[in-house]
Amino acid sequence: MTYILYGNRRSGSLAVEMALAEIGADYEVREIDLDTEAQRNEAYAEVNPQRKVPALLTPSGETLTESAALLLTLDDRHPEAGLLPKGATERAQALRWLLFVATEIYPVVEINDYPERFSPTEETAIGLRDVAQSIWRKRWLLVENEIAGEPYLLRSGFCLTDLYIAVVSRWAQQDAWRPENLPRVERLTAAVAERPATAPVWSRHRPETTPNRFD
Ligand SMILES: N[C@@H](CCC(=O)N[C@@H](CS)C(=O)NCC(=O)O)C(=O)O
Repeated sequence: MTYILYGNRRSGSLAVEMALAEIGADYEVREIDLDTEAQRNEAYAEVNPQRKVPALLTPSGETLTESAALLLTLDDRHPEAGLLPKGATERAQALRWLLFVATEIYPVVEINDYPERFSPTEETAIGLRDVAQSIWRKRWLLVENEIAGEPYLLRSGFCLTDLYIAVVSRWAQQDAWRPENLPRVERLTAAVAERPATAPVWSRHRPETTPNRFD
């Protein structure tokens, strides 16, 4: 039996796909093209009523959503893959920053990418994107200061939060700002991109070479 991952290039599904690759699980990717708003289709709403990616169908037939929950579920079901550290102290930090990125940063990308959803007029939508990008930068600086390992978040080494940081940090059109301001995030991302299990997945998504969708 196989996992089925609904996702799109450079999207949050990349983190989940890399976790599946780390585990060595069998999986199939079903593309939901965000450029053509395929997430709005009725057929996909049956998979995820919120009409967002990623969604994961498990080998036992459950449909799961929410990227952070998917990563934690994969750790739970494949503990041998070591996606989270064993030590309670390190594990707490991995969860802390996973949830920080999931709840404090990931939602800001919706405001950046779809400001019209949050704004009464087109004019205010443009200003809203600028505000979202400024909040984005401030919150990433908090993550940058917490990266304690070399190159990963934790001194104990790689964990699933690194996958999440690598993927989410590529968004919101911050390619010019990131290298100087988030050097640890950049080193962590380069390391994730080169891991034996994740490198083929990363290069298929090519998050660093794709033009930003909403420019
Ligand atoms: N809380 C959700 C957010 C998912 C999300 O916003 N996904 C984006 C792609 S990275 C999406 O599907 N956007 C399309 C849309 O909002 O219409 C999660 O963590 O899985």
